[in-house]
Amino acid sequence: MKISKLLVGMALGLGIIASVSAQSTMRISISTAQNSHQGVAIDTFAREVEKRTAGRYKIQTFYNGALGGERESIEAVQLGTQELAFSSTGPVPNFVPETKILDVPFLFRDKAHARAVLDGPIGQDLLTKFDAKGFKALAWAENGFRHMTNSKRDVKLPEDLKGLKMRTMENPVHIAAYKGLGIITTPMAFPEVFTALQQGTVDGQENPLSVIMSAKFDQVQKHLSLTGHVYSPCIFLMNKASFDKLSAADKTAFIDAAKEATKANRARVDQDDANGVADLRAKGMTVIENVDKARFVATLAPVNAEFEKQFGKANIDAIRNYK
Ligand code: EAX
Repeated sequence: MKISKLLVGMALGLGIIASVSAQSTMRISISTAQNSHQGVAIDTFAREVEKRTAGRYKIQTFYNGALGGERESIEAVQLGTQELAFSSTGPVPNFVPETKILDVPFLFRDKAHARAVLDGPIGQDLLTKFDAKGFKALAWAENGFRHMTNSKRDVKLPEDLKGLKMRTMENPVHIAAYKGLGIITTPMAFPEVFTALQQGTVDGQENPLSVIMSAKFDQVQKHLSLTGHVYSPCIFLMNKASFDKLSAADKTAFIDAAKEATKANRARVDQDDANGVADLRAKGMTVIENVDKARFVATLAPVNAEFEKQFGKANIDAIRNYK
């Protein structure tokens, strides 16, 4: 009789231990490969969350758009069918219009300037705009400065872009700007881009070196021009309700894990920017490095005048002149 009571007691004890140490699993996705600046971001985030919550939370990571493109993933996070996403801010203005101002071409001097703005009061205030739309924006991260690639010709001047059919992100500011450069724009989710380039559905696309390299676009694109026409942030997004359920300590753990992951992500972008041109040249791409950016800025003047009306010249200048 005593043995059976002992066994029941042990079973109950194990059950309680199991429930107390029960681990919650959450999912996060990216649209690029694991071996990329974005893969580094979510892998670091997953490790840091598990460590900082003593294993209470496990983050399952998905790559290559396995859970859908960036816009789909952001929608899933907003609905709560997916807890987390790491995305470029390409589709974000469709959810949080206040972020559109970040997409204005030639707004940022360099990565140090962009990182300072995002990590400073302007960027941190923008993060608060996500709450009302069902998101907790954990931290800004980085995609990088975007450059033009195509299969037709070298692009040294804005005129060289005229008539090129280019894939763009689903981003209204980019589309307006690229049309201002004479580009025939085709908005498309990232997971479809490689095939579209391979089949010639579009002539080209634009992305940071980190994305061009990790997506192996050198296999389907011949010409790269270092236009650096737009700085593209990334962002850690979490379903607001899922975030609100966390304890205060775990809320801090998730936010600190995202900040730690951004350090690793930005370091990988720096590494890719340092090695990318040589790497892509070695793979057969022709690279135009000394692009006449002043000519691009001059050509975009009419579109920029519209952006100043839309976003407020003072707001654009506050970012442009931020030290
Ligand atoms: O986030 O859609 C894009 O071009 C993005 O830069 C890409 O998905 C990496």
